[in-house]
Amino acid sequence: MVSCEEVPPPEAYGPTPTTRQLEWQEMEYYAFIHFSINTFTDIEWGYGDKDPKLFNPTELDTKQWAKVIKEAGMKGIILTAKHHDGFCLWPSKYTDYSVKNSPWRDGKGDLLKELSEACKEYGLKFGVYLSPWDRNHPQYGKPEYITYFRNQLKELLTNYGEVFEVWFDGANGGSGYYGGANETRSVDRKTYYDWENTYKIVRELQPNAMLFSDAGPDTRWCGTEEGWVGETNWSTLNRDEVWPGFPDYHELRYGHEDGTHWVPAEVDVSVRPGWFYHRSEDHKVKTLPEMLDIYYNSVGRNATLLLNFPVDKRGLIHETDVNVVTELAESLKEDFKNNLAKKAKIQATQIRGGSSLYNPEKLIDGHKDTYWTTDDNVTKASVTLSYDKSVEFNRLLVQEHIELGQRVQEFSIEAYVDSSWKKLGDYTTIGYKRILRLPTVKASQIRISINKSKACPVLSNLELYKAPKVYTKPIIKRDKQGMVRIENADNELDIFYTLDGNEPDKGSLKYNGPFTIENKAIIKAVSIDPITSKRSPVASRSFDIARKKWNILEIEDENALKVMDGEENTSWGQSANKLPIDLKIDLGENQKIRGFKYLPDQNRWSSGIIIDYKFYTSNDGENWELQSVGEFSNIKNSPIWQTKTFEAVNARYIKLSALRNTDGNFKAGYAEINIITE
Ligand code: FUL
Repeated sequence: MVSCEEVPPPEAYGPTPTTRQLEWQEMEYYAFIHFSINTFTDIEWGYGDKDPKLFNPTELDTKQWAKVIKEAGMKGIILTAKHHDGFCLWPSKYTDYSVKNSPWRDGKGDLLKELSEACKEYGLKFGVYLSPWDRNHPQYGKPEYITYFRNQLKELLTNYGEVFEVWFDGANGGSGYYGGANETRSVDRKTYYDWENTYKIVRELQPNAMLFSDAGPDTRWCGTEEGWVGETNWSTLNRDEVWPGFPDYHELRYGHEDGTHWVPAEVDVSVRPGWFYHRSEDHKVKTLPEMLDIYYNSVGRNATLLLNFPVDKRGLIHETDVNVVTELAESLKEDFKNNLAKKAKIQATQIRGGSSLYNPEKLIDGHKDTYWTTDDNVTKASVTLSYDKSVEFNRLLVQEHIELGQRVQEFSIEAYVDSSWKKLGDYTTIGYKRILRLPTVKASQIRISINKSKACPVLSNLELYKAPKVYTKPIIKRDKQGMVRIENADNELDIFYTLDGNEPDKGSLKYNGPFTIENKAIIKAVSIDPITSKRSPVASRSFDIARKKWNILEIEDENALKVMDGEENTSWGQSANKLPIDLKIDLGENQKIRGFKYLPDQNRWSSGIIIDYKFYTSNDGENWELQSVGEFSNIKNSPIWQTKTFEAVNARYIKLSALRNTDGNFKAGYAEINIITE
């Protein structure tokens, strides 16, 4: 071994992060809060014309937000100080369109103050979202508005202590109230804000704050709002080619491999479909398996995760949202409980200058500033973890020492199982952190091979875990043909099911793939670990006769079959120049019908939610008998399955007539239609 001084570290390769970026990257997971007049008007994008008096949370408690967020393992909170509607959550000196003209705290409230103080109390960082687009402001689109925008920015950056991130949204320009002008205004997104000088204000007032926009300059949008970034994710970007509102935003999912600047991705996603609270989404809060996917597809792919809570009308984070983030936190704690890499003997094919300063033990020494690296001319190398006794694992976490740039382009993982090497997968980028979810493997050696790197690889950390399985209820679905599919959150668990209403267990039917049931059935299913016998809660679904013979009458559009495909997330709609709009279905044979079920469109921008209806049956498809008339009460707030029953009747045809929808227009939309037979 040569002494350390004689072997200098590798030189940085390409762009590298600033201290500000490094500190932010290590936060990994933090919260977004969307809250404004929109919360009270039940919309996503306010037009800017609503009375500030509508802003009236009755139980607002920023400490509840901070507590939930802190306990969920998140490190900060970014609040929509002003969304596109221009309403300010702080009493800005420069507008009356703010909390000071609302009934909340008698017009004396300052939400930014309350939240920044709660953050301090709970040891969280505090950040602000200030929408560049302002649909309320009379001068939006003119140079005067820029002065206004900057004045507001200054207020936010001087009055509330340290700010860790300033969020500038790319959505910009369009229709609005604009002080009563009620018109459409567009701006040149590249030049209007003179971003360079706007950014200077932030640098001056909050030198540690990260600047977020589609184009950075410090962190970039990840190009989706669904909770994922590309598997290949470069923290480098040709920053000068990108601007807020940039049309080729798909590129932001991957970054630019040879990008000129360090602009890492941030994954912003809401715990519900919308960014703002809608009671109608209370049943659509993401599930634990979905949240785990989001975590692994963001933090696990070299990005940070900005998870949004749509604070509700009370001014609280809703109980359902609290539950799922708590479950996620517990689940992640279990996943990363016992780092098996620490117990391994670790070897590398090459060590820089043969120096102990860069040996592979640095990967498991728990110090983020030490690293394993190779000679400059080596761009292919591997490290191997060896065990006297085989270990079981299914997660591998690896980190590059990004202070010296992001280098690795291709790598692979192999495991030594039953006396031979088995490849577990080929991968691309690593960056700050890459976490792989692998099948559970029992091996005595694990090899990580860097197969292509821009310069010698510099890895700071390697961890190996055996995460527990995910024991959520299986999902049971049946399609039009009667084909039943049962899905598991963890495909290493077995699924058992019953068709007779009994509780399923290991002795029940084992699910080996889709099967057909055309008759009425109650299916109950459970996931069970084949080794430990640990089980999930039981899922139960009842189905009526399969819709195999069903046909939609008088409609050519093939998509209409989505109303009977058994998939609640697909939908179809029709529109006309007046209501009622009918949907007529031939059941293919006579049935004794005693009711029907309707599920409205479940999409985020759903339309045609029927509220007043008539339901008819017929024996010839021409002469119709009314069986039920009424309303789907509260369907706007709660667009879940609607069930209506009536005296049983023999019929071959059914007709659902939409008399009125929740938007007051002439559309009728459907996710699913079904009947209830005797
Ligand atoms: C988008 C906005 O238009 C949404 O309303 C939301 O604020 C989201 C985070 O960014 O671009």
